[in-house]
Formats: sequence, C-alpha cells, structure tokens
Amino acid sequence: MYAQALDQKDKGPAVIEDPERLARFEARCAADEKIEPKDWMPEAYRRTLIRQVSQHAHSEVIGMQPEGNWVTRAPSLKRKAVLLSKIQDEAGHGLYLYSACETLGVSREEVVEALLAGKAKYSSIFNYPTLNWADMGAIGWLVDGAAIMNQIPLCRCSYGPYARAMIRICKEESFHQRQGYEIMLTLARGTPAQKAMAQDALNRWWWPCLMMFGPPDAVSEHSSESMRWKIKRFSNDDLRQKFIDATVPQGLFLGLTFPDPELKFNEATEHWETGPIDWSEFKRVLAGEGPCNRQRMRVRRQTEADGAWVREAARVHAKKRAARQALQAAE
Ligand code: BYC
Repeated sequence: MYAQALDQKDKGPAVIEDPERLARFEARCAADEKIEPKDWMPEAYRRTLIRQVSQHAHSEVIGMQPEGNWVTRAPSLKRKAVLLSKIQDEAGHGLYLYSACETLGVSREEVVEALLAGKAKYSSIFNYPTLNWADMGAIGWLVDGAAIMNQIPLCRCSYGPYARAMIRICKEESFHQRQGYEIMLTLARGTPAQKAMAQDALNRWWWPCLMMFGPPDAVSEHSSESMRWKIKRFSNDDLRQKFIDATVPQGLFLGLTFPDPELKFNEATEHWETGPIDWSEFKRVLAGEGPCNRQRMRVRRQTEADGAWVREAARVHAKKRAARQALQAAE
C-alpha cells in the first residue's frame, strides 16, 4: 500500500512522434539549446521531466518532516531559528519545482494526487528517522551535500524552467550544507558525549546518502535517455563518486570515522573507494519498507487534509477578486 510508484512509469500510452520534428528536437538537445514550455517536445521527454521534477518537488516537501521533528527540541533559540528558516526554504523549493512542473502541462493537484496515491516516489533518504540533534547536522552536511552534488548539474538541464528553478535552489542548499557542517563541527569539538552523537549520526546517514544518487549506472533505467536529452549531465555513479571524494576529507577533518572498514584512498586514481553498497536496502525503502515510509505518508496525507479549507478559501477569494475586477473593467 505504501510502495512508492512501483506501477507508475513515465510510459503511458505509446506516442509515435513525427520523425522530422523528433530529429530537430534531438539536434537542439545535442547543441545544448534550452527547451522552453511552448517549444515542441516529444511526449517521452515531457513525461520524463514530469516524473523527475514532480518527484523532486515531493522530496523537498516530505524532506521537511525529519527536520520538523527537531524544531521544538533545538538546543538554543539561534539553532531553532536557523532550523525553521531551513525548513521554510525546503517548502519554497517544493513550490518552485511544482511551478516548473506545471509548465509541462500537468496541474499541481494531479502530481500531488500521484504522491498521495502512492504512485509517485520521493527521495529514499527521507524514510530514515532523525534520532538525535546531531542528525540535523548530518542532514545539512550529508543530505544537502549530496543534493547539491546532484543539483548543480541540473542548473544546466535542457528544460529551461527546471534549470532556472535549480539555480535559486542551489544557492540556498549550499547555505544549508554549511550550517549542517557547522553543527557537526561544534559537536565534534564538544564533550565526548556530543562527539559520540555526531559519530552516531554519521554512522546512520552515510550509506543512505550514497543511495540518494540512485541505482548503479548499469541498472539505471532512465539514465541513457536522460543524458542524451541533457536532463542529466552526469551518471548516478559519477555523481556518487564526486560526493564521496568531496565528503570523506570533510569527515576526517571532523575527527570522525566512516562506517566502512573498506574505505580507502586509491593513489593511482586519486579517488576514495568504498565497500559495496547494500542495494537490497535501497530496494526495500523504495518498496515502502524503510523505517519511516508509513509515517511520512501518513503525515503528508493528514497535512493535505488539514489544509483543504485553506485551499478552498483561497479559491473562493480568487474567484471573488476576479469577479470584482471583471466588474470594474466593464464600468
Ligand atoms: N530515492 O533510472 P534511475 C533535497 C528511482 S531533496 C527514490 O537512475 P533517474 C532535500 C527513480 O526515480 C533531493 N527513488 O532514475 C530536501 C526511478 O524510478 P521511477 C531530491 C529513486 O530519474 C529537504 C528508479 O529509481 N533530489 O535535496 O534517471 C531537505 C530508477 O532510477 C532514487 C532530486 O529529486 C532515490 N534516491 O535518476 C534536505 C533530484 N534514486 O521514477 C534536502 C532530481 C532513483 O521510474 N532527480 N530512484 O519510478 C534526479 O536527479 C534523478 O531523478 C535521480 C534518479 C538521480 C534521483
């Protein structure tokens, strides 16, 4: 019941495209031109973008839950204010992305409905619990760090509205990443108990963060098409490796240990190498069996129901305003 989108793909009924238009479109992508909402695009490109952008929006919104858990328990007023602002930023990211999605001819209601019906995914990472305050540091440092690594190339994505939304989002994410690292640094330099909290958070978030980049290239079903269309600029494995190379030295600087006895620096390739990722865990989380899948969807559905009166009031207000404006224009 809580499985994430096992039955929803960007397939839909097959569409036979006009070969000439298709060839022109592929040439535009190859030439790095931006595709805008009113331009012709193949149905498969449109569906891929609706899938990715809406799932990205859902991730931002569901991603507010694990951090929301700590607003009332932040250790100081300053930390509470920063955390609240960060969570509000995530809501804003969701809004930019839902708007970008609407330019593809799908309504926000439709994509939200797909999420609530369990047909659309959101990032696997938000199905893990936030058990101690250091998790707020680890989310900023690692989760936002991974998100930035994936999202910077999306600023150059071929679809204009998505690329432009990502530019603004990335600026805010980089601030989020730094505030998370600063929490980790404070804890790592604090009392032994605080350092142990930071270590515990790293132990629990490291492997799930590596899974955020998606399945290995060899089994990534959408990658080759998305890369040809310049939606994705780097493969899942390439981005994962960039993240590992950037993050391991940061963790070592904190004086923390990564939960991977096989982690080592390869002098020849100048890359950090990890032990094998447990992809069966990733599959379980995507199938709805992560530690918090049920809770996340329950809260999201409840929030949607609780907000129904606000949306209704906004609709009635907009209708009254439009009627008033029409009356004034007619006078
Ligand atoms: N979790 O063929 P693949 C944030 C799915 S929010 C769940 O490689 P693709 C933040 C994938 O959707 C960060 N599902 O797919 C917010 C596909 O299934 P469907 C969110 C995953 O699309 C608050 C299947 O596996 N970022 O930053 O080429 C606080 C096969 O995968 C995951 C984005 O959404 C996963 N981790 O590549 C803090 C970025 N990975 O759709 C932080 C935009 C894969 O066929 N998205 N799947 O049912 C992307 O860049 C790409 O969609 C992905 C996957 C790299 C994630």
